[in-house]
Amino acid sequence: MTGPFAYSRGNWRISVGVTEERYLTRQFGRPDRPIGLPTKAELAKVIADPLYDAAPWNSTASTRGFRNRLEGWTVGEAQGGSLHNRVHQWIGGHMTGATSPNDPVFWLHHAFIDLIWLRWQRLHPKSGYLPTRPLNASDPEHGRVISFNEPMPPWRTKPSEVMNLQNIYRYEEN
Ligand SMILES: [Cu+2]
Repeated sequence: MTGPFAYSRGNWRISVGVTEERYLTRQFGRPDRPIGLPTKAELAKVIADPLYDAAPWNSTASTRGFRNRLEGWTVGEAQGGSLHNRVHQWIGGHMTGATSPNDPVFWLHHAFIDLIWLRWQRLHPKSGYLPTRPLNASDPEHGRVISFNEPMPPWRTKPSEVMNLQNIYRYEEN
């Protein structure tokens, strides 16, 4: 209702959404079921995990590894979800669903998630992306979990081709 993205200012009309609303919605802190943003200490703990991911490679089933601690659905539920999910929940409104890229803060959030990935890579140079090999055809995650050298649908890019973010863009850290 206020601020630079307020509908009344006419600068931020939502044209792709799942409802008829044409205005950006947010609900900071989720007042009906209050949650907090991730803390520095929680972030440090997640980055310290040297394991990238673990079988069964499923964000709703695997309970170990950096990927799940950062973005999965099995850890940190008591606090409102994994670090990545909790930021979406804390902002609320559009940020909680598939239309979250409508909110400018989505792009700040995900640029920071990429920075966390870079920091994790630097901290654990001997660790790497997992799984390294394609899953067996009989694996329930076959076709859904992409291994190191498989293209990521609907694109042709493979995880192995984007390991070094510094080839694409760089962060200025001080
Ligand atoms: Cu996200």
